[in-house]
Amino acid sequence: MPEGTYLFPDGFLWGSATASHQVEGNNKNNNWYAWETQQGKIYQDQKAGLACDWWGGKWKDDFDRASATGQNAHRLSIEWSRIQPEQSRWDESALETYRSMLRGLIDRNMTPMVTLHHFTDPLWIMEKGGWENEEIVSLFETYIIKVVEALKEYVTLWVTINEPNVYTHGGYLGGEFPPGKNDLKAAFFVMRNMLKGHAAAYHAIKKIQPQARVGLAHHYRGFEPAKPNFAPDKWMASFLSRNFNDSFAIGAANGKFNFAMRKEYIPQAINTQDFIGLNYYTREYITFKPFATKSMFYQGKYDPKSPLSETGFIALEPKGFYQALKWCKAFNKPIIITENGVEDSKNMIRTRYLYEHLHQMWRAINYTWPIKGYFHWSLVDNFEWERGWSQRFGLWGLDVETQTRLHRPAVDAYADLCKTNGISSESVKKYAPEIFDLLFPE
Ligand code: IFM
Repeated sequence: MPEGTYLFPDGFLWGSATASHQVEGNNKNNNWYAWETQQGKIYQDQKAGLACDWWGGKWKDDFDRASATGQNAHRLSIEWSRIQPEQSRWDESALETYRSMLRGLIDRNMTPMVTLHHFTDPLWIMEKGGWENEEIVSLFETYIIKVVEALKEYVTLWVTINEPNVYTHGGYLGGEFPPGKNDLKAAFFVMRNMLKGHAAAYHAIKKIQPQARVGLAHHYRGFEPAKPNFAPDKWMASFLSRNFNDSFAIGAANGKFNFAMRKEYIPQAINTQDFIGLNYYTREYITFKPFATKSMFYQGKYDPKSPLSETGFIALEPKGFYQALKWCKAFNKPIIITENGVEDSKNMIRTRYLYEHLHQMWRAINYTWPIKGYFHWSLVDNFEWERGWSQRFGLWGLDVETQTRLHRPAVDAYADLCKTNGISSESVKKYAPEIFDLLFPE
């Protein structure tokens, strides 16, 4: 049996990622809280509730666990509705709580990465039309300035907005996110205002902190033609990829925003990413369906040969991760994996998913692609939006009732990866023997 270690570069960031509404608990002043109180919006009408009780202080034990298992970084997000509960009121004590959390990371020798917008908006913002209303751009900028001034002592790595494409598709096309609309025109304006908001945030942060590294967390989903040589499938897959994957990222590169068959030139967005943040989970295969008006003329399916996650939400497609990294590389910027993971309460697939994806990342690094860090989604099970608590992405499990953390097998595999700064044959043999030959062939 071959023995060896696929090593990662020195100084590589190994962490996990979380988001305010999903872990803090008791967020009662944002659009998701309001959404959760409506019947039929969330799986079994579940609620974020206390979530992982970070606002009550449980972040300390979770950070202890992360640090003890070799993680040297953590990505968390700031809840706008806590910092600015009303347009005319700032909550300094909320900022102080975030300062404690960030100090907590620094004290544990962990690099903080801070996301400034992760799906949730204050209720007062939604009353003004949310991201449909261009006024949000300057309101967002004001919030950014307030937060960055308060946290700059601890943070230089910033994500302005998490997954603007998912936010827009969920809220304005699919309807599963608040405000539950299905309106192509509104979707265009939401994305376009998010791009303007991102650009304003980028420039504001760089003004306050010139050494900051600022980017976005892009959700990249692989779209492959179901029949690789059939032109309509190829065209549809590439159309979906251009709209879902490319539009925002290209807008933030050259200012040319092109989404939902509309275009706008946004010059202030040119070159507003110091790194490309990538959230990758899976890829799907697309069939063109000329008569499927309701599903936008296509059907997407997972490869029947790819193992599925517990609820079938994610297919194991590590080569799609490699493709996603290739997509990132084209922007000629450092790359940080801001999210990657799988829902799996029964530990059927997570360890394998982890190794296979990190092996693809290692391959890419060996082609000298500038990948600087990896944040696993997630540190601990947390509230999964419209899917409620039905999906468990944590390295650690969570008993929501008792707040007890559950040590999952992937914790040890990830700890070994972080501490070795590599994928060793020993660890694969120990934690995922079923894929040993795949990763270490003779
Ligand atoms: O939980 C989410 C996260 O908030 C954004 N990216 C995908 C994750 C898994 O669904």
